[in-house]
Amino acid sequence: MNYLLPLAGLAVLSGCAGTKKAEQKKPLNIVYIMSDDHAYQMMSCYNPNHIQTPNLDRIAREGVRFTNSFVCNSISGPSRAVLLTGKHSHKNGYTDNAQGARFDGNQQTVQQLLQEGGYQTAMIGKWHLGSTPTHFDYWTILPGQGDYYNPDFITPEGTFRKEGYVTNIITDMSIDWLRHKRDTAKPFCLFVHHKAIHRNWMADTCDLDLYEDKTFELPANFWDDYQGRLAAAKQEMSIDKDMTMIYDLKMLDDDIEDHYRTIYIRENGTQGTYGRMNDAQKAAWDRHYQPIIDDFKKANLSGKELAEWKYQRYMRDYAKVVKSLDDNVGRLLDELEKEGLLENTLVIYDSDQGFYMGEHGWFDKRFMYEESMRTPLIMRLPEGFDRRGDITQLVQNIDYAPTFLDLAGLPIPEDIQGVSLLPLLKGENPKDWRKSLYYHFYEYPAEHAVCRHYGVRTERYKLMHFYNDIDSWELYDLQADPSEMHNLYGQPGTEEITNQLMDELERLQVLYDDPIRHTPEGKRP
Ligand code: SGN
Ligand code: CA
Repeated sequence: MNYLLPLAGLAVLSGCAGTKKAEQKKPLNIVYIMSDDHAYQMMSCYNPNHIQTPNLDRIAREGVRFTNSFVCNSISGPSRAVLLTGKHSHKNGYTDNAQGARFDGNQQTVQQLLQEGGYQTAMIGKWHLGSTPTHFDYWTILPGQGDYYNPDFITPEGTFRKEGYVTNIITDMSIDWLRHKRDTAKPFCLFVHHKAIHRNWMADTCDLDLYEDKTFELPANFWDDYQGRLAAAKQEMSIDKDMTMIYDLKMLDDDIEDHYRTIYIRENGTQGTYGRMNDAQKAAWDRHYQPIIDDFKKANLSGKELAEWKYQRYMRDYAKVVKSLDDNVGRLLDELEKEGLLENTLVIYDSDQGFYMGEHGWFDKRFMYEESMRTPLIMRLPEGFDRRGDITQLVQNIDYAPTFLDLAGLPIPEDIQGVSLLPLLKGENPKDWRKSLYYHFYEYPAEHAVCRHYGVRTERYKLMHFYNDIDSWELYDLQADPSEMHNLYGQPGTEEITNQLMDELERLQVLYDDPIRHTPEGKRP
């Protein structure tokens, strides 16, 4: 193995002026920060109306913001498998988070190719792929979903519990690896995978009091009736109907019912997300939530008032968890800057998928609808990449692996299904850039009851097919109906666009070699 051979970034910088020759030899590093369930609606660089995220905004300001970034299967494990392979779920074999699912770490992965090309690879935080990480020089992962408070970590040396709040700890570990554990003679690719902002949205004790005076604007379609959308009507992710009083909303009280009570408190041998806190953490928590519980009991809310109260509580808790994430991203950026690493490091921030912040009345993700198919994607670019502002091309999480390899100056294997984003980061405008994206969601029957579906999204339209125990098509004109409230499938006048999208769907299913395919007979208008 010769890590000096590919000399990462040389291809990119080779056209620079002679005075910069010494710097040009510096290989480029990658710091990839992935959060969990971060809705772009809750990042001020995408939506300034809800909350401020100054450190995340700094990444976008000093680099680029992708305005059309999507996942191909909106759920954690599958999204992580796509990241590591650059392949759609049916190709990397990890289609859903089902109990016992294990990612096959013996297949080709980006960390393996980077490692073989002389990079050091490190994975810190949420892994959620069942199997043990492969091809990382260093790894410390949360078991499964991990915990917000006093989380356990699995390492090659065994499992240990670390006192504190998970986002701080993952950042501390990342900084510690950068400072003390890596070989400074080699370029590196560090994956920092946060648990935040996953359900049940537990804030750090120091952030509990934030946003309590803020009233979040209810999305216009909060009271969606799902007319004309069979799968949307079947789902179980409604803030009104499915959000739980104790586990999700922290209203721990003997008089309040919640079938999830035991995963919040210590009972039946489980530790519970609240039950595992130490006395000081619990005291801070109770100090904050007890008056809210008392007020809630007095108010005796029901119907729409209760649902809207739940929405406000959800938004506040979620916003507090984002605050800590934003602070910690700032800490990591400061560290890179202090160590002189920013100039030769690509810093990426995204989420494993998008999330509903009350749109359609929902929390969670899974659907191919915009809020969950989209994911925030911002990048701070190393020296030599002058592109700034918005990148509007359609990009997808299959593109990360080839981008990393391209940045490292390594070849991109033919079987990788994504394409390198490097031309876009260099300010090029490739004429043949993709005009459509493929999506396939499999996790059903399962929690939240979102039916299996696949579909195609173009710049303007979306065609989806829900299958398995239903057979239901949906068509949206995203320009006229960005909230996807009016299913146009089968409407007079949509025959031509439906046929075009069916052709495109079939083309993508063949291109990506998906064995579950749309059979067109009888389905065309
Ligand atoms: C858990 C959550 C779900 C969530 C999935 C998947 N339930 O099962 O609400 O959709 O994770 O999330 S909980 O009761 O355990 O909180 S994912 O981001 O990991 O895919
Ligand atoms: Ca997730």
